[in-house]
Amino acid sequence: MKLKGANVLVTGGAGFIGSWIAETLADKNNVRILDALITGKKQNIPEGVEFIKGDVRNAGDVRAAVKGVDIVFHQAANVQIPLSIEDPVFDSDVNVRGTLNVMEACRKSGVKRVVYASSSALYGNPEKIPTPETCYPDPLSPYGTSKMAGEYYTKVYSSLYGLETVSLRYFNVYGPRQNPDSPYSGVLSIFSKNIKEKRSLTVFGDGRQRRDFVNVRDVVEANILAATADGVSGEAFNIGTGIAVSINEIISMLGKIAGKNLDVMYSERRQGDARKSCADTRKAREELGFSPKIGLEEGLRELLQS
Ligand code: UD2
Repeated sequence: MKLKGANVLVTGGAGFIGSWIAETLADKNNVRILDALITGKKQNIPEGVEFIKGDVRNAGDVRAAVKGVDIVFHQAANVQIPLSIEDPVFDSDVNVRGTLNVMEACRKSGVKRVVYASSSALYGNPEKIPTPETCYPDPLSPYGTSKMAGEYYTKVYSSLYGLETVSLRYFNVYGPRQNPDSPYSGVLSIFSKNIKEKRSLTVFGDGRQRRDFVNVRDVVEANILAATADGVSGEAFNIGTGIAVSINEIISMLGKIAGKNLDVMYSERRQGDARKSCADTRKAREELGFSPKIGLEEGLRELLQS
């Protein structure tokens, strides 16, 4: 399958990762976005892209959006783990039922392939680190559970109905346009905003928890590979770098780049927070040809300048 002249739908295309996918593909493909604009923003929608305001929780909205589409990048989701703990029903409505609505609409309208935004959160605190895809899923939050359910639905749609599906288990994605405005937003979006506004940083826990931070441009590349690779339907791939960095280490890197000591406060550890998360990247490298290109220091520098 080629990604040129294709009719593409990006659900959640006004959000962080979705808007990067839409922008990158808009050059050579016909791109449509479906977004409810709950956390997504109108200004993220790239020029020349068709926009449908609609919600994945509404089957009718999804059916209208998939008409005539060849490939779907399903990025619409609740991504906030603490919010999923506060409101697991909302999280499930968007992430499970929303995904099911997308899969049903795709099955019935002749979509060729769906690339699904899964998450490393389904591993919880895994036995093996770096974690291979074969590790037993054991989520710590409703979010990890809903992402796992969504992923398993995509797998079953591949085996039962022959709809091609590929799941990408994102590790901690960061980069420009990640929305910093909620206390539950991605840590790097919050830290870079606070540094620019000369405010202190808050660390939840001792700061020794580790994350595998992967740049959004590399995640776009992974999506394109997942949309075009042969022989991968029904499979799930870790999308990370294979390097885990602690929150304390991130703060010293940011301090170095900003050229000053940062004001840091420590607060209580978050519920449902994994201790260490790091991708085993072999399967994605071998089967998709994925290899992340943007180093963390380069990515952090860009974040502070954006
Ligand atoms: C991120 C994604 C989640 C999922 C997961 C996969 C977001 C918002 N969350 O969850 O959707 O894909 O990765 O692994 O994109 N922290 C602080 N101070 C802050 C904010 C966070 O110390 O101001 C800590 C937090 O407690 C955690 C770490 O930083 O230990 C990362 O937090 P996060 O919310 O960026 O991401 P995570 O791993 O919970």
